[in-house]
Amino acid sequence: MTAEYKVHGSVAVITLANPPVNGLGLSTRQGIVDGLTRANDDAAVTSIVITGAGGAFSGGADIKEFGTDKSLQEPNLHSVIAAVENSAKPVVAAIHSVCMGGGLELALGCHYRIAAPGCSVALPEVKLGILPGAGGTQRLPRVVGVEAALNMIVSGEPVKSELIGSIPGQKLFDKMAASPEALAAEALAFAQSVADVRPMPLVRNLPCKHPQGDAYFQFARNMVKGMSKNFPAPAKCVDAVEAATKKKFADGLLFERELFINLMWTPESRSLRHLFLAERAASKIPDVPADTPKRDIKAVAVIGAGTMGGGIAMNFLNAGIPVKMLEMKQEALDRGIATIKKNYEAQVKKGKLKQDKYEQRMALLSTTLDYADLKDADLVIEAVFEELGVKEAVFKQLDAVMKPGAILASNTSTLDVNKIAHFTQRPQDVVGLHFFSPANVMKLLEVVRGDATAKDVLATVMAVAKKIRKTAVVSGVCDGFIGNRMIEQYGRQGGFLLDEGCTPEQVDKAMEKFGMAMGPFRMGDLAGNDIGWAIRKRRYTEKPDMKYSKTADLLCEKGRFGQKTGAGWYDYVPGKRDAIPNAEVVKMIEDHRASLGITPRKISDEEIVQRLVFSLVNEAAHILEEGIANKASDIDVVYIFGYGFPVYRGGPLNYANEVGLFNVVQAMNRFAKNPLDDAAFWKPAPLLAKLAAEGKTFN
Ligand code: 3H9
Repeated sequence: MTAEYKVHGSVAVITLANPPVNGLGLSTRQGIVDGLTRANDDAAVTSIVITGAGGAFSGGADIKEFGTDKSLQEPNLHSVIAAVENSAKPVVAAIHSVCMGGGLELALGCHYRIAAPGCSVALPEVKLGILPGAGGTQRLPRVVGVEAALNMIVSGEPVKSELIGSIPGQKLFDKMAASPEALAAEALAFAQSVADVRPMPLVRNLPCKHPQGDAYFQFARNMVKGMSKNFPAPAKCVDAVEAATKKKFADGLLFERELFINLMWTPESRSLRHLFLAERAASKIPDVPADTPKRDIKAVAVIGAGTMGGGIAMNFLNAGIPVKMLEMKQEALDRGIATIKKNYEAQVKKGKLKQDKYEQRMALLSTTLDYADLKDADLVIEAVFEELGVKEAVFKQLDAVMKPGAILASNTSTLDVNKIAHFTQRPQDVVGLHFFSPANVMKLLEVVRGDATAKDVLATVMAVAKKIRKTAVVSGVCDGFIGNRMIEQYGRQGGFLLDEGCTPEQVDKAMEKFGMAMGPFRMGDLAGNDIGWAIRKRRYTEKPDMKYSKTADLLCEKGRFGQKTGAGWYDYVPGKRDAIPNAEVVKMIEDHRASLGITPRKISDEEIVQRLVFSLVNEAAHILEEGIANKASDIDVVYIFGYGFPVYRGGPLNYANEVGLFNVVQAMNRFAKNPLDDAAFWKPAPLLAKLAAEGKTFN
C-alpha cells in the first residue's frame, strides 16, 4: 500500500507515500480508502488529515497508469473523493510543495484545506490533452471564482498557494500554515479544532455563478480558439466550467466525466502523454544508473565566439555558471560579446529580463586569447569550424592545458566524436554536446557518447543539461547522429518531390498543415542551403550509389543559400523572415525536370506528408536497431525539441504508431515502386518490418 496510516491523539493522519510525486495510483487510492475506513471505525479518532510524504502533496493521477487496467480499477479517484466527502468525521487536506491535478481534486473533496506557503497549485491536465476529470472543473470555480478557475484550468499553469490564499473571499484554503515546516503541527491542531463542527462543509454545496454568464463564456471561447487550433482540450475546459455554472453539481460532474473520457482517447492526448513520459525518460541511460557519481561543474569554457559559441555561453550565464570564451583574435571576441549583449538587451527591452539580471549575467562572462587561461574550467565546449583538422588542433591544445578530470566537449553536428576523442590522451573525458541553433533558444541537446566516454562524464553532462534547461538525448556516434541523419533522408524526399512535380511552396504548405513548424525548404533557407550542399558533395564520393535530386545543387550554384544571402528557395526582404516564392526558382525546377524528361504529376498533400514523415520513420528504425538511440521515445524527443515536429503528434515514431506500422510499411512498399524515388531506401528497416508483422508498435 502506498499510503501510510498513523494516529496522533484524536487525529488520524493518512500520508500518501508513492514517490516521486505521490501520484494517485491504484495502491495509493486503495490506501486512502482503507485509512478513511479505519479512522471512521476507530472511536478514539475524531478527525482525519490527508497529506503527502516527501516533496509533494500529490502530483495528481498516476500518469504511468493511464491506458492500463489499473487506472480504471476501483477505487477510482471519483470513488476515493466520494469516500472523503462521505466520511462521518471531518477530513482536512494538509497541502504542501506540489498539489496538482487529481491531487488538487482530492483536496477539493476534503471538508477543509490547510496549505503551506510555496506550494505549486495547478490543474495541469490540459497540458496532457485532457481536462480535470475528478471534479476539478466543478469544484475549483466554487472556491476561487469562475474566471480565476477557468484561467487555471485552460492554462494548466501553477499558482503559488500564498497568492491564492491572499485573494479576498477565496475558499480554497481555510488556513495558510506559517511555513512548510509548521504545516504538520498546524494541520493536527486545525483538525482537532473542527472535530465537532456539524454540518461539515463541502465544496460541492457552494454556489457557482458568473454575473455575465453567456457573454463571459462566449468571450472565453474566443480566447481559447487561437491556442486550441490543434488541441481539442482547451475548448472542452470552457464547456466543463460553463456546466459548473449552469448544471446541478451532480450533472456537471457527469458532464465533466464524459468530456474527460472522450479527450483521453484522442490522438492528441495520447501524444502529449507520450511526450511527457518521453521527455523524462530521455535523461535515463540504460547502463548509467541514477546514482552514478557526477563531476563538479563550476566553471565553463567555450572555444569560439561565433553565433554558436555565443549562444552556448548564454545558456550557462543564464544558469549562473561563469563562462570564459576563447577566440584566436580580439576582434572575433569583441564581435561575439557584442552579439551576446545585443541578445540580452533585446530581452531587457521586451521586459523579459531585468536590467540587474542582465548585468549579473554579463559579469559572469570573461574572455581570453590564450588556451592556458582555460586550465581551471571544469567543462570546455568547442564550437569552432566544422572541419576535422581544425578540431584536431583545438583538442590537442585542450589536452595540453585542461586540468585532469575536466570534461572536453565538441559541438560538432556531423564529425566522428571517436576520432575527436583520440586527438587527446583522455578519450574517456571527451563527449559530443550538439546544441541546436539558436543555441540559447532551442531546447534540444544531443549528447554524443563516444566509444570511450566515461559513465560519470555522461551522468555529469545530463545533469548539466538539466541545469541549463535543455532536454538532452543521448546518441551514439554515426554520421549526423540521430537528428541530422534522419533529416538527410527527409531532405532527399523533398528533392524527389520537386523533380516529380511539386513546388517548394506546395511541399512546405503540406508539411506546415501537418503541423511542422516549417516545411523542409523554408527550413533549408533558415539553416543555410550550403550546409546540405557540402554534405551532398561529400556523399557523392562516399556513397556514389545514393540517389539525390540535383535541384538543390543548382540552387546553391546560383548562390541562393537561404535567409543569410536574402535568397534561397524563396526570396527574403532584409529584416524579415517571410518566405516569398520566386518565379525563377520555380522555372529552374521546371527546366531541370524537363531536362530529365519527367512529366510533372499532381502530388497530393497526403503523399507529400507520408513520404517525408515515413522517411524519418524508416531511418529512425535503422538508428534504433543499430543502438544509436537507446529508445524510440528518444527519437521523438529529438524531433519535437530540435526539428519543430508537432507536439500534438508526439514525434515521428509516435505518429507512426498512431497510423499503424502495418500501414506505414504498406506505404513504403508503394513508394518503392516509384521509379523516380529510391526503392532501396524504402525497403522497411528490419526492426520496422518485424514490428509491423507482429502487430506491435515502437513502444
Ligand atoms: C490527472 O490528475 C487526471 C485527473 O484530473 C482525473 C483522473 C480521473 N504521475 O517533472 P519531473 C514523475 S492527470 C506519475 O522531472 P519536477 C515523472 O514522470 C495528472 N508520475 O520533476 C518523473 O518520474 P521519473 C495531472 C509523475 O520536480 C518524476 O515524477 N498532473 C507524475 O520538475 C519527476 O518529474 C500533472 O499533469 C504523475 N502525475 O516536477 C502533473 N508527475 O523520475 C505533471 C510527475 O521516473 N507533473 N511524475 O522520470 C508535473 O508537472 C511535474 O512532474 C511536477 C514535478 C511539477 C509534479
